Amino acid sequence: MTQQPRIPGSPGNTGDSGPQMEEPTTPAGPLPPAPDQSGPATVSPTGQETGTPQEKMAQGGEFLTTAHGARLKDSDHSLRAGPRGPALLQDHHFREKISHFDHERIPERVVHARGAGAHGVFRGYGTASRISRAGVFAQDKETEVFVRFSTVVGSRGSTDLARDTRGFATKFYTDEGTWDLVGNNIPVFFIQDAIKFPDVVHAVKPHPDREIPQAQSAHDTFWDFVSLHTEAQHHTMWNMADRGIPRSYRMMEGFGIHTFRLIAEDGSTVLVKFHWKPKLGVHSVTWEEAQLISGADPDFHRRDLADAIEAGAFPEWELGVQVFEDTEDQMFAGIDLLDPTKIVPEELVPVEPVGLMTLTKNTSNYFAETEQVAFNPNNLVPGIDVTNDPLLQGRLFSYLDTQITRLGGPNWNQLPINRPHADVNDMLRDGMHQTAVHAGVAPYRPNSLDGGNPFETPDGDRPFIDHPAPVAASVKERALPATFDDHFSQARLFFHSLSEVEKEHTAQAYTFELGKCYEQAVRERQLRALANIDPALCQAVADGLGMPAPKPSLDVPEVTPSPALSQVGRTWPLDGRQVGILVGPKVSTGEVAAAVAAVDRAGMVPLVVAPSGGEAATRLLGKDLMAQRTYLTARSIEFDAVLVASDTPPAPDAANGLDSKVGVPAGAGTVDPRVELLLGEVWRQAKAIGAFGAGEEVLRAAGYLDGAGVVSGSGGDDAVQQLLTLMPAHRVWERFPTTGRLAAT
Ligand code: HDE
Repeated sequence: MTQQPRIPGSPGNTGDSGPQMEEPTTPAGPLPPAPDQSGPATVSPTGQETGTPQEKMAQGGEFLTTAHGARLKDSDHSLRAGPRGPALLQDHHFREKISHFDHERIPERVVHARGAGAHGVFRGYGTASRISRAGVFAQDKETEVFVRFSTVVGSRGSTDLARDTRGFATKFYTDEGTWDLVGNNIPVFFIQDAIKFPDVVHAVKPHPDREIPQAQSAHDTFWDFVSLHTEAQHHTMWNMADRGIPRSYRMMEGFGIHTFRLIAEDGSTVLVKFHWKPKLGVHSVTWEEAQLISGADPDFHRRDLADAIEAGAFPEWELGVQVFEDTEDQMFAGIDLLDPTKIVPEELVPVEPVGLMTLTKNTSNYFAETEQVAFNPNNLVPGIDVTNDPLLQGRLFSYLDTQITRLGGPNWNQLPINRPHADVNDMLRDGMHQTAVHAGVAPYRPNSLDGGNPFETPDGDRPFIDHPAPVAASVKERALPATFDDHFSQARLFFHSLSEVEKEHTAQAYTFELGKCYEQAVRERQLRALANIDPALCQAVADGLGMPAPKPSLDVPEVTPSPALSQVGRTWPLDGRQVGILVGPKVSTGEVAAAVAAVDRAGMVPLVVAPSGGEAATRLLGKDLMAQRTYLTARSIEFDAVLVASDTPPAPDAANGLDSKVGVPAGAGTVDPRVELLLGEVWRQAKAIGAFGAGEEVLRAAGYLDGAGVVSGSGGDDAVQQLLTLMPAHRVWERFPTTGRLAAT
């Protein structure tokens, strides 16, 4: 059989020839990581370059050993008193192997348990150097980064496509210490004061009695909380909109949410909000897709990120800042900059780009890197400081605290992925899992026994200085400023900024989620909140639930929409997008090869879908073309566009008993029922569809040939060129049905 080239996502690094059929028996050392992979930098626990090659951090030698390096002869049988006798306590290898296995898991994160990480680099543009002394912003300064994207609610093994907020946490290993920008893909948060965090998390996590539902907000406790605690309405609106179901981590914005303070070389300060802008634009899947993905490929986002990096389609984001004067009241245009439930529209204060982040390497070990990475908003560097945002202030306690349990003690900073790339001389000593071997006798200050080391940093040597921001005379109390009281106008601002299609999706999401609640009081209370946000939205959701729509109870001010909040109306690059090419018995291999080449040239991934795989696919397509999917294994969700490249009559396994997706009796119709199903889904998902030759007949038979966003080409290359005119808009927006009920809002 001909050997296929390595394809993205294939496991391990056994080279182009793949693994041998027989179990290898000639002793050889461990294989290196795959070319797209990297591990943490090989610095010491105290941040100093060790010069150790990365592979020396991994397992070594040709032979199986104990954890202490003694070579072993047999790992398949435990030591027993004869072949039929009991196991012996003496069997160290058995006990070590099982005992270590018993302790392989660490507690998952309380929130953001499911994530995916990658290594990369951040390059400063120099544009922020006038407002911050942080070296990371200097022109052309390159800083290594590690990014972890995550969902918030679900457990570690939950689906990527839950309707949820996404974490967007970046660790910048700067020369001046590590800076962690621990943000989300939504610019506002559910609560204004950190003391409410356990409440919102308890409400959205599965119900404590049965521990269901997993990774979802569509249940009573969540809606109970957000309808009672109305400051959550703005964030919830973003979750119900398409932002809650991103197409890819590569296609999400990121936000620092809180207002931070930057300090310039001359000591002057500004307030800023951080934004990550993806080069590929902000895109979402449809709710139908999200549900299909959760069943068909729950690792969808994780796979997409890793495949893109492996294929060299490196994801990029520009970091930008909205800059505000550091005034005494910390307000801008009536918006309290310390209130994390508010945004400042980009139309009022534009986002100024300050640098570019490129993700270039996948992890080589998920546990060591993505699971053990520990972010901490306290990790700040000279020139970047916090403000008094009451949510941020609480986070400054939480992250350091949580790692002590999650990573088993106070030395989690010494885990390879968490090690700073700057010198560490901290006088922190001992504790569980201490891996530094500190020298000297005087981990205290002042001392004379270690020559006075470590010294306090004089101003000229760039110390981190807590900015001496004035604190207004006040009384000690449990209260928030009155400027935090408006809970509805920005939820309205967001909703009014959406296109009609996006508004419809949002109304459907509310209807779905509230429709999953059992308690009438909870639904009714949420409808009251919606009435204050937008009466037409409230009416649409109430109609969907079969309930009367309440009247607004508050006089919420009118708002000016922010067009930047909508995902519709612009065009974007297509790097790493996937195009399904459907083939059948009368396929022209030359034309399919031309289509594959055209997709490839456009920086996208062609996936040929054949009636069946293996030898049959080779007979159909020849040895130069490969079928990556079959009618059995393909599903609409992995394609951003579909090209029908030939006839697609029912394949031999188009029978209910062989593939339950078929849904009709064997041999019925002229088009394979799986192809029909796929085209129907792709049509509803408003993705571009193309055809050439006999493929046009397939589209005619399925009823889509003359529809919006359906193109025909004279051949494979031409058809792809036609698709390329549609795909940059992300969807064929006019294909989404609207009802007109939200058009005027
Ligand atoms: Fe977090 N958050 N958070 N959070 N958060 C955690 O820290 C917490 C908040 C965010 O990929 C935990 O290491 C409190 C806002 C991300 O490892 C924990 C409050 C924002 C991640 C924690 C917030 C975030 C976390 C769980 C209210 C956006 C994942 C494990 C004051 C700006 C980081 C851990 C990763 C993780 C606490 C609110 C983002 C428990 C108390 C607002 C991206 O410490």
